[in-house]
Amino acid sequence: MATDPVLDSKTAFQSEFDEHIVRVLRHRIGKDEKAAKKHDWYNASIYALRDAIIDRWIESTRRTYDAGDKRVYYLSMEFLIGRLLRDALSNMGMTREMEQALRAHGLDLAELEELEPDAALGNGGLGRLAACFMESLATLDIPAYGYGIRYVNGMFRQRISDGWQVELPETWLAHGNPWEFDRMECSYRIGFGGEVVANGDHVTWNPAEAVEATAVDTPVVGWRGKRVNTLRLWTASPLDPIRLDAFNAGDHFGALEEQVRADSLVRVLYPADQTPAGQELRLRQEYFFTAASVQDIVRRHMQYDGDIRTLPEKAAIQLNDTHPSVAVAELMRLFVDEHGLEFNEAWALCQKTVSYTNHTLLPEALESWPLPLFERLLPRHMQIIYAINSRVLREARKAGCDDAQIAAISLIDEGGERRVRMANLAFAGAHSINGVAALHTELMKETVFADLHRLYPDRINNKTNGVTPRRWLQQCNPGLTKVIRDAIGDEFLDDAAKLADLNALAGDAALGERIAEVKRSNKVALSDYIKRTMGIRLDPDALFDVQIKRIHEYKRQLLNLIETVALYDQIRSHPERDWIPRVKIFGGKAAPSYHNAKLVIKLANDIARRVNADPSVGGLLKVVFVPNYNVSLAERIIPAADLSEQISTAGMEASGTGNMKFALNGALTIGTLDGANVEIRDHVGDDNIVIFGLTAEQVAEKRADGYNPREIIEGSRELGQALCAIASGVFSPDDPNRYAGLVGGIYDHDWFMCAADFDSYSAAQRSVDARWEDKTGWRKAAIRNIANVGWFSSDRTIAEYAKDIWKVM
Ligand code: GL9
Repeated sequence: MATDPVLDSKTAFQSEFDEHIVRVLRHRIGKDEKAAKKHDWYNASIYALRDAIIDRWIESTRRTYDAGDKRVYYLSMEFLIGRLLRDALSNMGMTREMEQALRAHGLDLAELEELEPDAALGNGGLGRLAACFMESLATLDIPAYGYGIRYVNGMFRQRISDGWQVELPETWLAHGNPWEFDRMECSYRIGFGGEVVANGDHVTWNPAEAVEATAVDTPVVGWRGKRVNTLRLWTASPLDPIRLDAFNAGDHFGALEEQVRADSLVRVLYPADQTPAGQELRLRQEYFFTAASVQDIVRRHMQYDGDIRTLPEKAAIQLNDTHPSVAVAELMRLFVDEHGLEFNEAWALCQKTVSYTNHTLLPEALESWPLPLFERLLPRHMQIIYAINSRVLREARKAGCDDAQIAAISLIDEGGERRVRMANLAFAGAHSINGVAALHTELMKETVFADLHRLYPDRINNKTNGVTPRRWLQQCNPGLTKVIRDAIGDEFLDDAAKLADLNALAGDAALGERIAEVKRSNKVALSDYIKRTMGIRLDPDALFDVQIKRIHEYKRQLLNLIETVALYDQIRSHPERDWIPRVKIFGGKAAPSYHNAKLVIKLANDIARRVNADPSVGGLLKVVFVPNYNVSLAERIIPAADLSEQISTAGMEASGTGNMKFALNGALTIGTLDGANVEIRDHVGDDNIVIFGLTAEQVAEKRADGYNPREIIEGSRELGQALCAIASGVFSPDDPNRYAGLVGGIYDHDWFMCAADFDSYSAAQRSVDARWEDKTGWRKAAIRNIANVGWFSSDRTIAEYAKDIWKVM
């Protein structure tokens, strides 16, 4: 059900809009009302809505040009935008209008919405953050472009086959994409390889090969349709689509080689979660989209301003992680080689224009490229990086750095095979380097960037992540939105901080009751979906305990599963106790080459099969692994959650953003003091969140002092029994050894400290049970969560970037 929480004002034009859709159906789709299929109506609806959006889009663009405003450029390898129809309708205030127009033809908007494929151009949090940021930029009326790649197959589709993850290609473009605008005229030639020729002071790069990058634009509508910005994604085509001589000579495939080479650049999003793919194609993708974006930015600036030296006054380039780091070298190349600036002046301009966000401290995720590969693909950029490096190292020497510090600061990793360090390049070339939560930013200063931070102490700053409350409250949870509006009025729709007005009503039993009713109906809807798609029947009155996110060892789905097994044991040994009925919901994709993550998926499914079929637990425990977790599924699951699992090993989750979405929808968090959980606790208060486990500091200490998991396991009967059950094949009778290695890892090193945190986690879970029995207390805590996480709106985050980094507010 998609009723817009905001009263639409334009119902007077309803019949006009209805006529518009029919006209579109006839003239753009080529069908009349009789012949039109659901899909035709779906397309016609989007085209008709698009027409309204286009007017705002053109108007926004004109306004920026006329005022000569500075623009923000958000460069990101990933934009996990999901579906757009509901979002665009809601932000345009046209939901009701659309509903009524469609109803006149016997059509249901909610049903048409389900036809839209998810634009899954991202892996997880980093890509979804980029999508929330785009929406907030438009909402705050900041002129901005998102720049990325138009992947033909985005994130893979996950099928669960006999409990195992199987990856299938996602064909989201199979039926076309009505949101896109091809900009054939906007294209750039992107070169690779070749040689660099110096002629006196002038340097020319003659690439050996090239592809054409062409823009495909998608409008991004802000809340209340004030501004429409552009998401510009690049697609690749060959300069020479077919070699006719070869074709005519009979080499039909060889003649099309260039086409295939270009296609392969934009084919897949690397599903490597936080590990560099380590492949040439990935570096090619990074340079391809970064160079096209930087060239587009400079072209726009020169066209309207004419002076390259004023670029930093008109453009702020934000690098979303290191994937577009090569922008630093590309911008320098344009300044020096194309615009004839002297190196020092170019460097100052570059630093003023560029800023960089770091999203993870995991060492395996810090991108670096083998120097020979980099040099072969981008010979001119390699020279520029050497020049930057000698400048940075000179500054380091002057500041008194010793050899070890110099080695850490260098853009080139000299230990072993020489590699180009993309994070150091981004750090050097930017005036601002930000982390994504307070704890993460502090750890950046102490760990990966310690030496660079000592050298440039005023660059690192924090910008705690946020999520857009339009998608993650209003659109995904219209029921809750309605209850909040009835309770505190509409101000929170424009300023999420106003949710705090709910604090005064936290003890209001009637409000607690209404929120609980909405939660229950969301749980019924999710249960229906799970029954329909998986055949599992759930009790909507049970506690819905949810962990949905990428599968990664540091996120510790395994800790949750071990606790699930322990609970299963307990229920069977003590059937006489008053157990709280629980539904454990899991969802998430594993990187295809990540063995242990895939094994965790299989374990969740093995446990689910056994537990769900065991009559002795009498429905007190159900386990569900929902396949193909994506943005649309998150929109279904989060509003139905009672408990949000945010249980990463402290110090390892940079921020998390799912944690914010759950709290905003009235779920309580069970979590470690990691990432943004720390700040969520500060906002909702200690009593309204369940914190357990080691702190980041304690984790670091334990690792340094020699941690002995075996000893801990021997001291915890519950943990020992659960591990033993898993390792001995209780859940995998068909292959009793399946989990021996996984469990062995916990005994031997337990890098992620599942054993160390188990008892504390298990106790926290039982305290959740006790809280759940106190219905009034639980409801109060849920209200406190909703009321106090308005700060985690991406509007607040973007306003901070705008003021502190981009200087556009
Ligand atoms: C991530 C962090 O791991 C998250 O903690 C953080 O919330 C997001 C957004 O800042 O960035 N960094 C990262 O590489 N990913 C993140 O989610 N991974 C994916 O997006 C898959």
